[in-house]
Amino acid sequence: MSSDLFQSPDYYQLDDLFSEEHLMVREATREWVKRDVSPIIEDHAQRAEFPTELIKGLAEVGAFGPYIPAEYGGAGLDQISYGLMMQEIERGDSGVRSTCSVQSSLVMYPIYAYGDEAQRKKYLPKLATGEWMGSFGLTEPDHGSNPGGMMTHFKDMGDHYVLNGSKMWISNAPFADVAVVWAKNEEGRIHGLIVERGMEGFSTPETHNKWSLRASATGELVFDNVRVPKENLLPNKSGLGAPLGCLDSARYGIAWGAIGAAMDCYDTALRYSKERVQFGRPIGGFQLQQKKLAEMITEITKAQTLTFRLGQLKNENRATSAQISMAKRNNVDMALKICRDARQMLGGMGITGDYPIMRHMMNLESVVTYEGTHDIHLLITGLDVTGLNAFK
Ligand code: TGC
Ligand code: FAD
Repeated sequence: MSSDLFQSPDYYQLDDLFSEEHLMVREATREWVKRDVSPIIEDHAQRAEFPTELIKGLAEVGAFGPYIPAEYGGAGLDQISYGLMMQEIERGDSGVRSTCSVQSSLVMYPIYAYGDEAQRKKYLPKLATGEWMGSFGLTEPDHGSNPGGMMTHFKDMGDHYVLNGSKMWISNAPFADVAVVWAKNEEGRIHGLIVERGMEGFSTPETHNKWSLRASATGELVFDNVRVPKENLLPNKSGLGAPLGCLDSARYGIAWGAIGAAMDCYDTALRYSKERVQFGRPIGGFQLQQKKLAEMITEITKAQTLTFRLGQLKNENRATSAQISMAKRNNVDMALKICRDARQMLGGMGITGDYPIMRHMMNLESVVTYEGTHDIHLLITGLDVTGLNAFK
């Protein structure tokens, strides 16, 4: 892999709006990505292997629980710092950012927000250091966009619960030590349970043959009469709103992350367009290539502005779920389109692993589907502005 020459675009001088802490967090994460992620990621993606050697570094930059309070091992940062971290990590690879999103927003967050003090103390510090890795089980084979229909269920046996069912498409599942699993009780109410690797009847088969997120491990969670201690139920929130509340936080991080992937493709295409000569001049001098670059930087700048404002609202606890949906949907779509144009600008070289574009593009085909598909987020916006539900 050639060396990482990434230069971040900032067309509207948005750096002026960030605090010193934001810029420090961004620089530290960016440097770590250049040093530790860029040199190895293409090879891992080609081999379809999650880079476990990155776990320690991710923990050290604070990417596991950036906004979880320091007393539980988190970095205690604000939502904009969290977003900038996700941007920089996804600039490296969406699969690595996925691992952070799951660990922080889908495992640490529910334990912090819905768990009791004993659960927080037991799990959060080890998840923050990466000693334990987590997964989040919501999606089932027959219930993806409609998680409220889930079939996974648990029964109260007096001194413990018995859990049955299965989840699929679960990031980190094949290697995670703990899983936050959403299941219905005998009354049909959804609760979160912490399931630990090694519990009898719990298995995590890996999903192979993905063309997307190849550097992220995906698998199933299978529960065959798993005996779950009662103290592993998250006591402080139940109902579908509990897992959806976690998704708000992860979707917010993805909105920032997608900007990172888009910036990497733009930066790569811009550099290439100045170096690649055809018909006696750099291709960047041709109007058709300039149109692509001009539209890319325009879209990146719009996404940066939208997302910064969302970060401010999130810091003030004023961001709505629908606002987060809009940013996730817009930014991932924007990034995918930029990847496709950037890929074309590199001609044949664009399909090789010598450049990051094709990997980003393939990764984003998952990102546009997980955490709510492109169309589901459109319907969330539609519902928000009309008050009329078009889901069912
Ligand atoms: P609905 O009746 O609208 O709502 C049920 C309850 O949930 C509340 N709620 C939310 N709460 C917090 N945050 C949100 N975003 C919320 N959206 C809804 C709602 O107020 C209600 O509360 P209550 O107290 O009245 O009961 O539910 P619905 O069944 O009609 O579904 C709505 C819909 C379709 C929007 C929702 O189900 C949805 O978002 N579907 C998409 C599913 C999804 O995003 N799955 C993601 C799985 S995890 C994943 O993909 C991880 S990828 C990880 C990685 O690698 O990064
Ligand atoms: P479906 O829900 O079957 O949707 C199929 C199509 O129908 C989509 O285009 C959708 O937009 C459309 N559609 C559905 N309902 C409607 C409607 N009402 N109106 C109009 N169109 C509709 N899940 C987890 O729980 N944890 C994870 O860690 C996780 N990681 C993932 C990692 C990867 C790589 C992938 C690909 C997925 C992951 N997921 C995870 C699952 C992901 O959240 C689901 O794939 C996603 O929510 C969509 O569900 P589905 O695949 O079942 O598609």
